[in-house]
Amino acid sequence: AQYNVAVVGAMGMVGGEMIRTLERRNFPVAELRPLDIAANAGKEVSFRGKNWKVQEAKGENFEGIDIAIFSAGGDASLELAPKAAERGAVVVDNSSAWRMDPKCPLVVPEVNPADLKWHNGIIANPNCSTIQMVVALKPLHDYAKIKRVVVSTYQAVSGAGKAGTDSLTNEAKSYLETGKVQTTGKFQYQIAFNCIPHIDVFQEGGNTKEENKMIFETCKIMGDDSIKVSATCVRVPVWYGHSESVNIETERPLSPEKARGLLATAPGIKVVDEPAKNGYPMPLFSNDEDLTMVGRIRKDESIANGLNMWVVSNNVRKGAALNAVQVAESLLEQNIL
Ligand code: 11C
Repeated sequence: AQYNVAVVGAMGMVGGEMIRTLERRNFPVAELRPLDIAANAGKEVSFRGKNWKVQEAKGENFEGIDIAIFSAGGDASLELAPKAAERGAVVVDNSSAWRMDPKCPLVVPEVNPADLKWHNGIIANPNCSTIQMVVALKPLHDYAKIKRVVVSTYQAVSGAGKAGTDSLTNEAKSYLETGKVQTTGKFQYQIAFNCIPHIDVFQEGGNTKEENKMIFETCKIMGDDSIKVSATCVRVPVWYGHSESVNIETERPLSPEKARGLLATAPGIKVVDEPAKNGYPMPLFSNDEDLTMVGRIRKDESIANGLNMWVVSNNVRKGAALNAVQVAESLLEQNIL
C-alpha cells in the first residue's frame, strides 16, 4: 500500500530533513503534500527526483491525507493538528504542544512502540535531547531499574533552527573578519566561543522549559513515573549534534561491561567506547549518523550503583525528523494507521 503524506513546515530545517528521510528510507508515499505558511505557497520541494508544490498549511489542505508529519512550531500544531486529525489523517507532531496531553502517546519507537496502539489521531514526537537519552536509558532500565538520572546537555545551535546555525556562523565570521563578535540576537548572548545555560524559557522553581521537558517526557516515554531526573541544558557553539553527560543510579548492580553489552545489542545505538584509541562519541561524528552513540561508559564510584556515560546524537535526524518518520513506519508495521 502507498500513503498520502503531508509534511507541515516543509520549508523549515526539520521539514526539509523529514522529506529527505522519507525518501532515504523509501517510505511508501503515493502523494507528498508539502505544507507551509501562505508566503511559501507555490514554492517547490524536490522528492524522488520530482518537484512538489508547497501549499498553504490550512484545514482543507489535509483532505485525503493519511499521515501528516508536523514541524511547524507549537502554535501551528495546536491549531492545525486537530483539523488534520478530523479529516482522517494521523498526525505525528514534532512540537512540544501535545507531548504531555494524556490523550496523545509520546513515542520513541525503540522504547515504547506499543503506546502507538492507543493513539487518537495525534502522536507527539519528543524533544531532541530527551529522545537520545531514553534510547540509551531503556536497555539499562530494563535490566537494572534506573532510580535517578543526572544529565547535563551540550546542545547544538541547530536545535534553534536555521536562525541558530546562522547565528553561530555569522558571529564566528565577524570575529575572524573584524576581531569583534557581532551578535545576532537569536540567542540571549553571543554563542560563538561561549556556552549558554539557558534553552527555552525559565519556569517556576528555576528550571528552564527544556530541562522540564527532559524530566517529564522521560517518565512518560519510559512508562515509569518513579524515575527521578535532574537536568541542566546548555547551548554550545556546535552546529549539529547534541551531547549529554548522563549519570544514572540503578536499583540493581550494573557493571560498565554489562552496560556496554546491553547497549551494543539495543536498537538504534552504536557503542563508541575505546578510550585507549581515543574512541568516544562526538557531535563531529553525528552528521551522517542515524544511530545514537554511547561511550565513556564507566562506574560512578561515588555511589553504590552508579554509572556514567556520554551520549551523542544527530538532533535534526534522531532528535526530530528521523524519529517522526520511524513513528510513521511503526504505525504501518503495527497496522494501526
Ligand atoms: C533545542 N531541544 O535544542 C530544542 C529544540 O521542544 O521541540 C526542540 C524544542 C522542542 O533548542
